[in-house]
Amino acid sequence: MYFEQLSPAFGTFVDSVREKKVVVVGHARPDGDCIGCQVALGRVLRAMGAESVCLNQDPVPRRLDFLCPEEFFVKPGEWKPEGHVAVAVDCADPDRPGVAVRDLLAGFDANIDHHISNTGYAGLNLVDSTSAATAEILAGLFLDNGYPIDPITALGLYVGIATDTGQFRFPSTTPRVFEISGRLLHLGADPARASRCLYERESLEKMKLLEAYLSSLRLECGNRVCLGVLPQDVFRKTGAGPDDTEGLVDYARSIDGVDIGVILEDRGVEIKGSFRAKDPRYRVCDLARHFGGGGHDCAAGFTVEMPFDSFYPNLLKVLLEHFREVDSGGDKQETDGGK
Ligand SMILES: [Mn+2]
Repeated sequence: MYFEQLSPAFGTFVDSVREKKVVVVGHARPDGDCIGCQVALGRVLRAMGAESVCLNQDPVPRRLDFLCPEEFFVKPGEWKPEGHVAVAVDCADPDRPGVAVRDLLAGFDANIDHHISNTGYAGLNLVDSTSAATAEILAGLFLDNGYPIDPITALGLYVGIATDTGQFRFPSTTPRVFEISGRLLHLGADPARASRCLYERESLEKMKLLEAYLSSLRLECGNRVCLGVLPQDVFRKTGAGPDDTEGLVDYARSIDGVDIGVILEDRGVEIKGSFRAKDPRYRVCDLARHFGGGGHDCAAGFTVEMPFDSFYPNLLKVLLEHFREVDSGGDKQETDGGK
């Protein structure tokens, strides 16, 4: 058994919804773990006799559309919640699905998640923060209960695990991650196809955006911070979309000697920023919180209403203070390594 504590309760829950309608809810701006889990749970529930749909406030990103070969996803405006059992996946709290979904549902019957900050908001809370991905939990629950995992379900779970572990690179990558992933490969998940679909279908516009970001990179704070700025007109000039900024900041972090990578989007009235640290001791969530945002130790973000010219010197000051505190071993709590 992978999840001795959770699997029997999951089995009882699935038995109780076999003849029912179930809605599988994911979070706003869904990622690979979220969509992979929704597809996988939706398919397994159908195989077990339930009538399932997946509900998201935002559309499935193009990068992940290969996981959804059939019409499975419904939009808040086109769907009636009456008579549905609601299950949330990869959502730390009931607001994560977004306002449009939250307003539609009275609450959640079950919640399957790996965030340490999960608030236990559902009737049944299947939460394990030692898991690298919600897909790792879900795969374990299916395997423990002997449920049928077809190749698409296996691929969805594999993609959830692969993306949330940064392709098996993050500290959350445990022996269990590889064991469960190995089982998924036996069941038909194809890692080469997954990586082709995920990472080798970029648009030229995204590459132009990357070019703009890379050409803006500069080193700050004694070369420990690498920072790049996307100016206001960059989307018009490159033809890229707002989702195309994903992953850009990793290039700033990847430079030798850099501890924290930063991306700043100058939106005129506001600035959207993201921090990425190489080591959890840099606790970039504290930095983001300083500007009204939040996140994890190695990945965090914020949006602040301020003109760029007054924000930038302020950011550098905060970064320098933060380094002083971290270097002196000034320890605050906070250890949410998950994503
Ligand atoms: Mn996740």
